[in-house]
Amino acid sequence: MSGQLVLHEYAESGNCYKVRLTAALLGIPLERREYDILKGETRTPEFLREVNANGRIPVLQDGDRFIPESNAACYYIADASRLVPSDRFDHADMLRWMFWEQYNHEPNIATLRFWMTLVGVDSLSEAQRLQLTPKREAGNAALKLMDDHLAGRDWFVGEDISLADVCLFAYTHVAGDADFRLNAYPHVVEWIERVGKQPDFIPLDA
Ligand SMILES: N[C@@H](CCC(=O)N[C@@H](CS)C(=O)NCC(=O)O)C(=O)O
Repeated sequence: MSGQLVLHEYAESGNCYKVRLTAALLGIPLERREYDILKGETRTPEFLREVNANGRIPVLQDGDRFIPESNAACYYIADASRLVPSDRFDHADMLRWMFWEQYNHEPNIATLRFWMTLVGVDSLSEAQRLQLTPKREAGNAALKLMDDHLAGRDWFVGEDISLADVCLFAYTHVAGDADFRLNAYPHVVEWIERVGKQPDFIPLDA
């Protein structure tokens, strides 16, 4: 990393929080730049041209280079740190959980949280309404898979916390915002407490 890192973000977003949490756990300072996604501030011609042509945050900036995609940004910060296993299999397994988070977890749990807490159920389109039940079922399936995996183990990969835990923690610990009943997943609840006890942990609203 070449210098001061800048996080282009919307603070309420779990995707942005996971980048802040990664940096905090490793004692790496981040400068924060806030955009109101509800007002389309990541869709302006300037943002699309200069920060992310995909029109989304988080984006991590290092000098004059920009890294969109939350899990890629976490990886950039944490590469070669204690949050990235050196064992080749564990390293790939960590990436497996990070890809799984983006495909099976975030599109269901994070999207429902966004719709229910920030957009408001009454303001959803018909197409979004039709997605409420399938996303809830898929979100619960993701939580069940996590709960089964965590039975008898403390962390997703190996014997210690890794980026897999950080990236999955971001939206799991606030799944209750979208009316997911976390108490139905006791191993997940214990794991959430474990992550929260990490030295230098920061909460989402810090
Ligand atoms: N896969 C991306 C998802 C990014 C994303 O969906 N960001 C949302 C907020 S969490 C956003 O920028 N929404 C504003 C928009 O789409 O205009 C990541 O992990 O960074």
